[in-house]
Amino acid sequence: MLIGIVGKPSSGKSTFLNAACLTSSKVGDYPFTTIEPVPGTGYVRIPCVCKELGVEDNPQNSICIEGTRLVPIQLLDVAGLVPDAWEGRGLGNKLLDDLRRADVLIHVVDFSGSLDADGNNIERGSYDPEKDIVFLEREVVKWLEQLLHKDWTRISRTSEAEKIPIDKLLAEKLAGLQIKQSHIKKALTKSGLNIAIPSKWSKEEILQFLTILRSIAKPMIFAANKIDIEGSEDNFNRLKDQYDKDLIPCSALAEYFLRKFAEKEIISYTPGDPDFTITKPDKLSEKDNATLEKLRIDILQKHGSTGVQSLINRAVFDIMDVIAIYPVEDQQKYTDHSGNVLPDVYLVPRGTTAREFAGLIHQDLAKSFINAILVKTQRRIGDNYELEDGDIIKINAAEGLK
Ligand SMILES: Nc1nc2c(ncn2[C@@H]2O[C@H](COP(=O)(O)OP(=O)(O)OP(=O)(O)O)[C@@H](O)[C@H]2O)c(=O)[nH]1
Ligand SMILES: [Mg+2]
Repeated sequence: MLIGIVGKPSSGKSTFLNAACLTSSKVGDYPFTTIEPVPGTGYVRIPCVCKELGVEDNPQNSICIEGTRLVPIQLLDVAGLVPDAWEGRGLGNKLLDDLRRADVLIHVVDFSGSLDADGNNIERGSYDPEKDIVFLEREVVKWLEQLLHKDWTRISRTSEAEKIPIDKLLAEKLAGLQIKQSHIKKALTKSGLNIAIPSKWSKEEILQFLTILRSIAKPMIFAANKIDIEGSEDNFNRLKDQYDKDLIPCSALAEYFLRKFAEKEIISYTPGDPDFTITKPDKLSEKDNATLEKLRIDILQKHGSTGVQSLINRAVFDIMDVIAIYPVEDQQKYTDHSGNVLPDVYLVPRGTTAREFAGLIHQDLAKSFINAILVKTQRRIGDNYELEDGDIIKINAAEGLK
């Protein structure tokens, strides 16, 4: 699973990545600081089952801080998008191509209104951030339209002449973009188009279908970034009802500060926490101390967090509808074969069955699957059981085939 970080130049994408992943993607006060996409590993945050079970764990594929599990997730910081990028403006559609692998997008928007549509500095408050939300969606849709355009006549005619469902042909065409046939089917139903005659669809109808497809296959949530700058909150308050839970106040810069101080163990802070404690006050300069205290009051106390962790969690759990599963080998001690307690957490789509889950651990395990135990209740389950969030599972497989 991959989260793409998108937005116009200088909106704060690299700062967001660096805060979330402690990477060192170059940050600059000028457009197109980032050119090549920069990957990073961030974390989703969940309450760990170790608390519920009252055990001390030894995580292997994730981190547990006092009962909070941090599970790795891949992020990708791409170059800034400007209006008409799909036609080659700015860095053009190469960066749209960088988004092919993304399952969900976090759109980092400068909510202080201090940048024009191309990311150039202008007077604070003189640009409406909602314009970015509108133009960036259009860019992604136009990119899809362009990708489809050159093959559309052939695809639509083949579908009609050879009676091959249009969703099947479209899925083949869009396979490299993480767009699945189920996404296409859903979008076609929603758009109400007559699937028997795709060659008769107008340009507007195709665009409308692609707009729906984009919202399903590349869902997007919005970081109301730079919320620490004066004026940002007014913009946020104006737009929050309209975008509801998909718009989250954010200060990527504040999160970056907190992570850096936490890394040096000067403060104690778990990403997403509503507060921090200073553990080594003697290591803090007066200036840094003042910055941290300001941040505590203006951001953490006012908004509950810096927003970075909330955005990642919302993208993964609410938008992608993923659940967390803990596999173990010993159902009494909750350990793996080396004795690590609650070693791993897997993030899997809701609806994943016990056998499918076995296959994610190891292909052979799906083949040799006999049954599984839900460790919390010691209940035996069959291959078709749909796992639930927080399940701890022990898989029983045929000997010799494991
Ligand atoms: N005040 C404030 N400044 C921020 C925040 N996030 C980023 N910035 C600043 O905004 C400027 C641009 O940040 P970048 O992270 O380089 O922006 P970008 O979106 O990656 O830009 P490009 O790579 O050019 O597309 C830098 O000066 C950052 O310090 C924030 O939350 N608050
Ligand atoms: Mg950048």
